[in-house]
Amino acid sequence: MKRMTGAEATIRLLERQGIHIIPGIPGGTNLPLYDALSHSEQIRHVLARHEQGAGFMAQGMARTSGTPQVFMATSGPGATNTLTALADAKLDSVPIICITGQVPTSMIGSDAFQEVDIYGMSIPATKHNFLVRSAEELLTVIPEAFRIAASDRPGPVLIDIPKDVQTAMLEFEQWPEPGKPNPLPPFSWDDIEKAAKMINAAQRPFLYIGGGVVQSGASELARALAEKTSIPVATTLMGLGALPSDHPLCLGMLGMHAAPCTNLLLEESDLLIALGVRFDDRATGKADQFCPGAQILHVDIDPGELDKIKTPLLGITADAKQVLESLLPMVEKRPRRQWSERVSRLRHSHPLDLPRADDIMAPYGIIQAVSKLMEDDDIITTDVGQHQMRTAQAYPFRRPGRWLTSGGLGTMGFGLPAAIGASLAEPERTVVCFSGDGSLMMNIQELATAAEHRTNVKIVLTNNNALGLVQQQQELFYGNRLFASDYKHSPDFAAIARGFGLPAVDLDGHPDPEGELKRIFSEQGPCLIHLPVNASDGVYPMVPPGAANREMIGGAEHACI
Ligand SMILES: Cc1ncc(C[n+]2csc(CCOP(=O)(O)OP(=O)(O)O)c2C)c(N)n1
Repeated sequence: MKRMTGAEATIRLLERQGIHIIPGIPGGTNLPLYDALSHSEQIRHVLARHEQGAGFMAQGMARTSGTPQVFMATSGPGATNTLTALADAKLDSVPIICITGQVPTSMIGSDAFQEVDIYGMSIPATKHNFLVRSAEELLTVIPEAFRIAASDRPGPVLIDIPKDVQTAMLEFEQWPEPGKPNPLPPFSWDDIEKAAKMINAAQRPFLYIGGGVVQSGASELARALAEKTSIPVATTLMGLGALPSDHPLCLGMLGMHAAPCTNLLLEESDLLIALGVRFDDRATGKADQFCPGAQILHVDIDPGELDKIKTPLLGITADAKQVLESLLPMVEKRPRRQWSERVSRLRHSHPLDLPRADDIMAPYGIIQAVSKLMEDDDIITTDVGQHQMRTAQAYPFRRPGRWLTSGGLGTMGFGLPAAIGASLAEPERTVVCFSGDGSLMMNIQELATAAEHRTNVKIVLTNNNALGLVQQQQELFYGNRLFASDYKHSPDFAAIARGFGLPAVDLDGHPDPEGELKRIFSEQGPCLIHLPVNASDGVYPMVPPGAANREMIGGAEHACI
């Protein structure tokens, strides 16, 4: 017979799930859990400076490892602070488990100190959530949370544990089995045959691949399919890295900030093979004008995604890797000469223009300079804004699962804590976080965590003293009326970083910026690299929100070619 408190059982169950690191912040209602955690020999706790930071650290670990990761918060404000990280994980399908303390069961509903209904609040922000009513329930709820977070389309789960449940004694005979993902859903051979026929018959097919391909480990197979059938590939923001960006069939990102040739060629396609994507508006532009002449073959693990935005001729609910494994032998090896020639002609005539890409002091140049100091397996995170879109456009991604960005929710403040999480998960790798001055300020307190744990995170801050992407929209779509999008006061970021205990360099006016960058990347540990950039430098092309992709501004002047 085993006898322990609910808190002790929770920590043992997390150990049995293979958890090694938990970021979080303690408070009154989760102190029993923290006390139990202090006795764990397996789990290291990382004390974040904000619960949102802890959530993004867990995301950094989960996005790099592909396995569910845990973070903790106390009730009330601690719990509400987790919501943005949970909502972010839901939109990007990231398996994280948030464990919150709750006021004792007998006080729930009494407006007790630091009581909020986080169960209710988190329903729309999570894949599933639990309010645990007894210590016994923990034995089923914890493995169940791991199963749900990792199964099918992964996502966040919240477990709210009242304080009396944590302190209650629990007796049981046997540990439950750790929660594992469900078996993958079956799919029909008929559908695979139909899909192969569609691909074999297509003259101008296009592969449109997203985060689902990266998550299912199908990147190699997607590449093999593209190579065998000579089909060009466009990726979503989340799918970057599925194919090396210098692969001859890789046309980079599609949609709002894509290369003009990518959006224009998609318009000409007669078959869109959509793998692990959700037809997000940033990718499709105006949905009813997206790929107007194309039949659609859509494969996704989430049946809710099929026919949500575009009606496919054939929709298959399945894991992308399994489908590709079955499909690959059935598609014909074809050179598709005419289509390939058309693709290379447009690539030539409508390439992506990256102004001053070889100038280290310019926004695109710094990204390319940094990329030369990174290995293929090193990790890149971003915040949200122009710097994020520039990184998506200019960074030469070579491997899947190394690119961590807030795609669906577009959360400023994601980059730094996600980078810390990635570095905690893979301390041997260099992690670079491309950030903007607006975004960095949103979780800047985590610089203290980066310094404390000496994570090998290099923060590349392109500082335009403005909310650059907002300003760009005001310039383009609001008659250049810039309002509430520039800062009247510029903090000294290098001094702030030093104050938090990080070394910092300012490339502005540096006699040898290349040499300095090289030195920073050759040394272990965190560092802030500050580069002032011009607020009026936009990110182009840009499809106006709500417009069709062919209406991109910048680079599409020859759309009739
Ligand atoms: C939490 C949050 N608040 C507001 C926004 C809206 N928003 C999108 S981009 C952006 C500006 C980002 O500025 P900065 O981080 O300095 O990056 P830059 O565009 O200048 O490179 C804002 C305010 C957001 N995405 N996230």
